[in-house]
Amino acid sequence: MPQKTLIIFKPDAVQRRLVGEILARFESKGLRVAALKLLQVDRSLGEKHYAEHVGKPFFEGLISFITGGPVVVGVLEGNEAVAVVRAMLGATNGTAAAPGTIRGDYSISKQNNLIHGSDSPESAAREIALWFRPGEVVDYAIAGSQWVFDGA
Ligand code: D4T
Repeated sequence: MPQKTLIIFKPDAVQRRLVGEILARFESKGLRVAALKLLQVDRSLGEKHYAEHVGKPFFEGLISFITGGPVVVGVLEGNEAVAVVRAMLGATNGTAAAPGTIRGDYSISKQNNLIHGSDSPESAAREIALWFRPGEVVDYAIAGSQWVFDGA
């Protein structure tokens, strides 16, 4: 079953001009871009997104980082998209992430790990509603998708 997940190209990905290169990996995998936009995150949105980390020692640094430059946020859709994207990201800390994963190939930092991906279908639903208005997430068919998705 197709599933949606939220991705954020964090400020380090935008500043390092890696957005296109990393987005291409998701598209090549077979994920469909259902929404995409660049924006400057304010403190309120950053705190809402990272609400589960309030009070942790790295929280203030994390908010400074995510508000420190524009991000590109998107919704990807595809079979098991939440787990597929998480697997493609690799471990949170770029120093430990396996080569072949996005963080393993491009990050050598725990905080500056380039990309966020929702960690469960429930998180995806919450995060998509936080970052996008309903009309910004677009349903459309990919031509030739029978060559990518079984039963699609
Ligand atoms: P996100 O949520 O950004 O996709 O990352 P993860 O899901 O892989 O990791 P996380 O929620 O545990 O952490 C959120 C965010 O905080 C940064 N971080 C994390 C940090 O700067 N120092 C830390 O000690 C930890 C655990 C990195 C990702």
